[in-house]
Amino acid sequence: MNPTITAFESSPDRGRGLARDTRIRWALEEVGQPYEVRLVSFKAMRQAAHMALHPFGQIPTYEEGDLRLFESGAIVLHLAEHHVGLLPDDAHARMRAIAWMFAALNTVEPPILERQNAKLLERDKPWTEQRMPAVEDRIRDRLHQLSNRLGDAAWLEGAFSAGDLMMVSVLLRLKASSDMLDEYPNLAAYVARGEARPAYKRAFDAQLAVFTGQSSTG
Ligand code: GTB
Repeated sequence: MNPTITAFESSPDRGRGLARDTRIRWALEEVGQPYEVRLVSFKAMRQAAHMALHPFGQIPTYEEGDLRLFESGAIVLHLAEHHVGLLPDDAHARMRAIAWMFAALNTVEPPILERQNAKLLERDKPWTEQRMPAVEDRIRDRLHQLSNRLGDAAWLEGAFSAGDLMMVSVLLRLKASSDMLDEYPNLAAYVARGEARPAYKRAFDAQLAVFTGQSSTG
């Protein structure tokens, strides 16, 4: 039986691939694992059946046999651990790829989300405009450091890994709402390389199909 993930029945991003089911779809596509999608409404996300799966009433979730998972990082790690293609075999290289997953989620994504929240939730507050340069500088600090580390390499640690999948996913969120990424051409090219992967394209198309009403499964 194929695993089942949850996704927004009606994504606020209107199919732009910014909700976190996209990264799960991408990982599933990279490893060639077919999957089912259960679409959930905002109301259903707060009801007992979904809250039993996700303690914070969010998407994505992942069900596979007796296993129930939430948190996109945990789900991608699970997929990467149990399939070939997203983590290297060498133990140290494997841990470094996992470290990049954590870096994406714990170090790079937070300042990007801070800006997103300021723009979406606090835009009418008198202090938002004054605060924005500092918020954006915190993002630039991370982009600058990441850009230096990536250098001319195609991926963060040798071959494409779950670390790149997560980092590109996080940077795509920034790309959707700002030109900041273009200040770092190697990062812009890195994200473009991720988007050009056939598995990413299939994942993107599958989530877009939910919005356009064409299909709901991957
Ligand atoms: N840390 C968790 C993870 O990585 O899985 C975060 C999960 C999360 O934030 N889920 C969001 C959610 O369910 C959807 S992805 N939100 C509903 C709620 O909390 O009630 C975040 C998201 C939402 C919308 C857009 N957008 O419209 O562009 C982009 C990203």
